[in-house]
This record gives sequence, C-alpha cells and structure tokens, in this order.
Amino acid sequence: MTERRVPRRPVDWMRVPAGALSGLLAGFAALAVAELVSAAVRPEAGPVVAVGGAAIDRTPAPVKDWAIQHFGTNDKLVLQSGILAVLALLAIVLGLLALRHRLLGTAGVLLFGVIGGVAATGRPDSTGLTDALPSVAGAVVGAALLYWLAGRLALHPVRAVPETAPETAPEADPEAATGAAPEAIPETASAPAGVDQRSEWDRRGFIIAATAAAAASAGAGALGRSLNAAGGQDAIASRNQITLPAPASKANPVPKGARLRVPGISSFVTSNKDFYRVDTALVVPKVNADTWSLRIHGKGVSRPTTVTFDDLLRRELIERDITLTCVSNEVGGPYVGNARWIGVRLADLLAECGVDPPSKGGPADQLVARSVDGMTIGTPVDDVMDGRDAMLALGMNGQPLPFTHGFPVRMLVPGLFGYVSACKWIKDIELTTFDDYDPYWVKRDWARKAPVKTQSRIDTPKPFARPKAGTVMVAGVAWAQHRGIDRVEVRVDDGPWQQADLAAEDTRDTWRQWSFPWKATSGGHTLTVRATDRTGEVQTEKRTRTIPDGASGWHSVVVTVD
Ligand SMILES: Nc1nc2c(c(=O)[nH]1)N[C@H]1C(S)=C(S)[C@@H](COP(=O)(O)O)O[C@H]1N2
Ligand SMILES: [Mo]
Repeated sequence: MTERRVPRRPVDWMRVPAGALSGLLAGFAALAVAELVSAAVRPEAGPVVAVGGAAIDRTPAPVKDWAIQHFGTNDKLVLQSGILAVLALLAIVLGLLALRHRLLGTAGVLLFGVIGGVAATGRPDSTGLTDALPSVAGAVVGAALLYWLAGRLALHPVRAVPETAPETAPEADPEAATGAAPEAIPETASAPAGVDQRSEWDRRGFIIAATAAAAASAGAGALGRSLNAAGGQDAIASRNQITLPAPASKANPVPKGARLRVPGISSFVTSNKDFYRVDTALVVPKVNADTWSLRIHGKGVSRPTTVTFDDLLRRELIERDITLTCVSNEVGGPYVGNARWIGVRLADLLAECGVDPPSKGGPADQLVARSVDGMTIGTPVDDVMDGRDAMLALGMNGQPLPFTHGFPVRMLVPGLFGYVSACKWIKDIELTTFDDYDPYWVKRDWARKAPVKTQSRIDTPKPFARPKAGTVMVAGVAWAQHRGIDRVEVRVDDGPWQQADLAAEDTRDTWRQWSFPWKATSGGHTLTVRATDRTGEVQTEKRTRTIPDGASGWHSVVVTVD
C-alpha cells in the first residue's frame, strides 16, 4: 500500500447536483427578473417571448405548417415549453461549469442575456433599446446569483480539528459528530502539518442562499406575471366603451334553409370563442382603440391619410357574412370559420386617398398591411377594389373584435386566404408593387397570391365512428368564397358520385352546409366528398400540400357500420 486514499465523503459528490441546481436557480432568477422588468417595459420584450418570436420567424415554412397542424392554437405553448426546456438544460451545464470555472459559468449566463436582448430589440415590433432591458437585467441578476452560489460550492481545505473536540466538531461537520464518517479519524490523525486532506464547501451557506434565491425568484416571477397579465387595462377599457353603431348596410338575415339540423355539423355562424386563431403573436397585442390610428400611403396615393377609430365609426358601416380560411388548413382541417363582420369598405377609403387599381391604370398592384406586431400581409389591389366586400372590420358577431382576432381593426377580403388578406391589429397600409416588396409569408416560401381553393369537409360522421346500419346522415360544409358553391357530391367506397342536398346559400362569400342521407350497410366504408364552385370547376382530387398556396384534394372519412 503505497497510495494513501484521500477520504471520500458523501458530501463531496453532492457538489455536482448542487452545481446543477445553482445553474437552474440562476436561470430561474434570470427569467423571473426578466418577467418583472418586462412588465415595466413591454410584455413582448421578455426573453422567452422575444426568442420565441425570433424562432417563429426563422422556422422553415414546412416546420411551421407542421406545428400549426399538429399543435393548433397550442403551437405557441409547445414552442415556449420547448424554449424553457432548452434553457433549463443550458442552465444546468452552466451551473456545472461554474463548479470548476466560476467566472466562465457566470459569463455564460451574461451571454444569454445578450442573446435575449438582441432578440428583443431585433423584433419587428421593437420599440427600441429598452426592449433589451428585461433580458439584460435578468441575466445580471442570474449571473450574480450563480457567482455567489458557485462561491458557496468552492472547496476549502479544512484545518485538522480533532474530531473528538466537543466544542468545535458539531460546527465543522455535523455529520462527523453523528459518526457518519468514522473511517476518517485515523487518516486525519496522520495528516501532515495539521492540515486535513479533505476539502469542505459551505453547505449551510449554499442551502440558505439557494432557498432565499428560489423564494425571491418565485416572488418576482409571480409579480411580473400578474403585472403582465393585468397589462393593457387601457386597451381593455377602450374596448369596453365601444358601442358599435347600427350598420348603414345591414347583412341580409341568414336564410332559414342555410342551417341544417344535423347533429355534428359545424354551426353556420362560428362563435367568437370557437373561431380558429392563427398568428405569430406570442403575446396577444392589446391596442388602445382611443390612440389607435391607421396610415394609408405609398405609390399612387395622392392623398395620404391617417384615420382614427372614431373616423371609422363615423363612416358608413357595412355588415357582411364572410367565411375566413387559413392556407395552413389541411384537407378536412379545422382552420375555417364563418362570422358576421361589421366594418368600413376598404375600396372607398382607398379611392378617397386617390388610389386607382392597376386595372384602371394605378401604379400599385399590391397593398401591404402592417400590424402593430410587425406582421406584413400583401393583397392584390385589384381584388380589394373590384367591388367585393373587402373591409376594415371593427366588429365580429355583434361584438368589437376580440383581442385575439385583431382588435381594434383588421382587414378582410372575401375569397382570399387569411395570410394574403386578413391582417389583424392593422396599423399601416402601404400601396406598392409585387415586384418591389415581399411580405412576411412570401419571404417564407408561400405564394404571393392565394385565392381560396374550393373545398368541402365531412363534419359527421367522425372518422372511425361506428354508426348503426340504416339511414346515416352524412353532413358537412363546403366553401369557395366569392365564387360560391353550386354542388356537393358524396361517394361511398368506389361507388358513383351522388348528389348531396345543399342548404340554402347565405352569400357566395360564405360556406354552405350540405347533407346526404346514406343507406348504410354493415361493414367498413369510406365516405368521400367533393364540391363544385359556381365557375363550374369541380374540386380537384389532386392532393397538394398546404405550401405554397393551400391544400387540395378530397376529404374522406372511414367508418365502420355496425
Ligand atoms: N397581425 C397578424 N395578422 C394575421 C396573422 C398574423 O400572424 N399576424 N395571420 C394571418 C393568417 S395566416 C390568418 S389565416 C388569419 C387568421 O385570423 P384569425 O386568427 O382571426 O382566425 O389572420 C391573418 N392575420
Ligand atoms: Mo393563415
């Protein structure tokens, strides 16, 4: 035995989880402080929101589309949880790093502050350098905490103390006093120059500091959360004050025959709370209608104008039923909804600003709408001004727009997918050309122009349903906004196409319900639907992906008849 074994004590390996924990605590403190500071700056400037927003903007179109389809409106929750999980892992790494290299670990935390700050100030809706404050303040606090905790974890050589000395042993090492390390005694006794071979770290100091930090972070984070949640009170108040005037041009009542009484069919009017939501906003913008304005300017705008919400309320209001569809909607998917909107005619407003559509010699063929959150949406000027009910909408199903659907004002153009027509939280309209400017989604591989594709969907029976043999009502909706639906057919297995019963049409800008009483025989069956629009075009069987201009193909449902 030539080697002397340095006594290993359980307390030493505890440094590793303690190091990981200090990283996690530093990360938690950083995010909590950032949340609190973001309540003072803007909720959108928080690091997770900023990095999440930057990630959304950089996500390749197919991945984004996949996320919308698989997580739906939860895509944002999934993204933020993912970011938090990655941050937790990195925090653990930094905590372990700080065990050996205290300054390096600390610097790592600061680096994340810089990344968050750059992401926040680089957002298209950033209001300036102050947007970096939440990330930077959070990182400074997190770094300081990690530095402090790593200090508690540093090993100090322990002076040899006779462990039998009753007055010091309990303080030097409570475990020794309880006899947890009896084998240490002879070796300690042989240590040279009275110095112990072992090292110690400040467990007590660590536990106290860690507990205090966790509690303070939880407090700061909770406070920041509630302040952020309570934010936008002025916007909420401005929305509560609004009484929408009676529209000068009312929508016709929905014809009685437009609503079929078939259990399981989509309601003809989609309620605001059930209306699908697709956007890139991790924090729903809360815009104050009293201070909101919309600027109209650009190529061929001889009278650039800025309008306020009151200006819009004083104009002639139109009320229209319009079905809105998302380009990311898969065949059979849920991203389509029909509402009764109130707004002002966009074409009139443009004409007053001196805008001529290209078909009348105007120089601008693209209208680019910008939102308060930096979204840009490009629409053909000819479509907006060809007489259809393109509008700046203020009301949805009798209410001011919900915040999630664009309060105070959004655009709508019947017949076009949302991403080329339906800018929410709009604040700016610029007349330009398709050659000169690519808006947000076009930069991300989606088509410049995207009229809605003729589509039909089976709402009932649901896939893999087990209806009883006999008459089974097959029913659903079909849409080809601004062209109108003229026919819907259903096919059972490989049989012939059979005419479905079409509900009455509301307008050609809305979807149309249909039903088909099917004499179901027992066994497995595939039901397929297809629609024909008023141009006579039959919905194509050809399956395409949603990118670049919307999915096509027939919707099928497989059922087993008992
Ligand atoms: N500001 C903003 N407006 C937006 C979007 C967005 O991400 N940001 N998404 C568009 C898309 S892709 C669609 S389909 C519709 C969806 O409107 P909804 O959420 O009210 O259903 O809004 C459009 N307007
Ligand atoms: Mo969309």
